[in-house]
Amino acid sequence: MRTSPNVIITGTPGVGKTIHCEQLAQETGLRHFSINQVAKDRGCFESFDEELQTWIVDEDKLLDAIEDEMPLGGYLIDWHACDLFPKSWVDLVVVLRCPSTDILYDRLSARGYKEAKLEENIDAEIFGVLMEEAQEAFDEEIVVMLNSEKDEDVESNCARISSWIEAWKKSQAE
Ligand code: DAT
Repeated sequence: MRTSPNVIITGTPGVGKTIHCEQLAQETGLRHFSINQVAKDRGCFESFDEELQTWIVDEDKLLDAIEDEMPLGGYLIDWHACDLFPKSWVDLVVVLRCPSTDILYDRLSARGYKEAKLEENIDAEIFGVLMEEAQEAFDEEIVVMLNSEKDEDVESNCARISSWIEAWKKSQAE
């Protein structure tokens, strides 16, 4: 049984997963688990998509690489997908949203994303692809959606997630 929860922080690229995970790691002591970094470090990339300029992760390899650690709990899982993780490993799924596509566009162009990659990500945000994926993959009571447009949103979202983590730990200890 876990004594610390696993929290997935997901959403379209540029929505603020990293900034939230970094702040939450400091506030809660949970470990920031950037799946991009883990996949890189542990050789879980399958191929490179030239059009989208993105590495494709071999999900089976990735799950094999993390199956001894992640179920133990205490991770903030930072990834733009969530339905690959077994339900039994996951305690909360936070889907970050940026409804103002102008803001998202600026963040992604600042990263130097090319037009095809920009468009694909903006469309994914408009259509709520990640929210739908999370709702289909997990029970509705563990999926929450939070806006991430302004600095104040990061503060209030992190405060809310930190309180949830504390409450979860207390309820497990009872
Ligand atoms: P992700 O990890 O989802 O790709 P990120 O955390 O790297 O996104 O954020 C991308 C950029 O946008 C980065 O410069 C921080 C900024 N940003 C994200 N969320 C924000 C917010 N709510 N308020 C202000 N800036 C934000």
